[in-house]
Amino acid sequence: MRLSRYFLPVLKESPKEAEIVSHKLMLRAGMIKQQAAGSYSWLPLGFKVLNKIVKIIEEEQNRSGAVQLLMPTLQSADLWRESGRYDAYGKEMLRIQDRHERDLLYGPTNEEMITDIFRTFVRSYKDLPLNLYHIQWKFRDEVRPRFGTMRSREFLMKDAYSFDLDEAGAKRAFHRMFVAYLRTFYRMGLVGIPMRADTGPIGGDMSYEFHVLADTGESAVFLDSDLLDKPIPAVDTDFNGDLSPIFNDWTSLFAATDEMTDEATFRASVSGNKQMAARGIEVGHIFYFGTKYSEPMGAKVTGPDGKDVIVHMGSYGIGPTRLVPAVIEASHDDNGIIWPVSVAPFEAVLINLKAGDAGTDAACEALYAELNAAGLDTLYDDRDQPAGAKFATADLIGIPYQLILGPRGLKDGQAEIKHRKTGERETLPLGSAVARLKGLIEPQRRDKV
Ligand code: P5A
Repeated sequence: MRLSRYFLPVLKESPKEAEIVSHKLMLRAGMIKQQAAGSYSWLPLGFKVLNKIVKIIEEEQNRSGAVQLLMPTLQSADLWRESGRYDAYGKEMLRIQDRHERDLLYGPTNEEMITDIFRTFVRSYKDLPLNLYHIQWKFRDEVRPRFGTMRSREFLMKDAYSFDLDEAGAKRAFHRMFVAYLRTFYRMGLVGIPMRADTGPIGGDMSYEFHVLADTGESAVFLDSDLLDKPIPAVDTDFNGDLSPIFNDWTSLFAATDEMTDEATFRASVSGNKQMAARGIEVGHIFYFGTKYSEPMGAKVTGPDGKDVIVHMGSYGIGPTRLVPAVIEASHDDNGIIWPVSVAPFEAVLINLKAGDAGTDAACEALYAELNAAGLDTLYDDRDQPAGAKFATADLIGIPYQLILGPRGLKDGQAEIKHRKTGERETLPLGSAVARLKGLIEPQRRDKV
């Protein structure tokens, strides 16, 4: 992508309305624009990061056996009256009437709708287990939308729903999703720590939230520090094996939100040198709630003995529009964002230090073609701007590697590579620059665990 033809409205000044660093940087880097309280447009750079995050989520969901579909944002109130949640959900739910004065709502979640799809089509235990997911916008009229897309009113959610014949089957589905989540966050360069959590308006008696630790996190969490460097489980492509040992291994270490524990229990449960009281950003939340929706809504199958069985369900959420700021909270410095390669909007930025100089332009064009041919996702800063402004923009928007070329280097046949994360610089022959970048970038793509 040529920067001269891109749409990147960066801001020089730090926006006053932003309280936390990720919100400031998303505004300054031209990633989002606020449209109303808790409502944001995703500008091209932000949208590119969001899509990379969504793709990782889809890959790990598909690998775990979940099947993607798409449900609408508007739902009929009648469906929610069946489960009893239409009145119970309260003011967070945006209620709408159509021209026929029929009650609708903008979905804050989809347990009812997916249960309706299930009961329409699924008849036999032979069709189980089944896990269906979608990635769709949600609306929650939060009391306090804040921190940009971290807690917004309109936000994107990946929500998956599992259906099983009994509790044991539902637990297997839960374990599969648990492992998929560990892998998903790892692939984004994050440590997503599972914590015992409160089930809130979704219900049920078992849930785990996945948290990214950050000082600005909204939740107080208590954990065993051994959780920070546990190896991420590799699994066969279809997640076929018994995953309960992995689940038991991770959950045997203490980790809970402050709603679920207190300091006294935490002391008593974790040895002093491993105790960590921290703040966390909730990036995912998984629930087992048995027959809470299937029972009132009549979601049942014929069992092996010919009798009807009410199915056991769980639901599994991830917030892609919250993950973007979560990655930034975990990875930035005074100059701007530092994207992990796997979610970076571009993997490399080519900086032409003297746009308009025929020799430099030609050499940069050749490098740009070579970068594209090597399969590196590259932004080419071809603008007629001072070098300092280009360096500042490249640092601010957080591209992992900068490839820098000007007339002086060109005379000696040399280019420079700057590593965004470490600040390290290397000078190398023009002819070997692209191969070197490829060697640096490819191992960091984390397309496998
Ligand atoms: C699980 C999937 C549910 O809604 N039903 C379907 C269950 N869970 S949840 O915890 O309420 O939300 C799941 C994830 O969505 C993200 N999220 C948000 N992101 C941005 N702004 C918000 N206001 C917001 N609310 C929830 C979180 O990542 C949460 O874990």
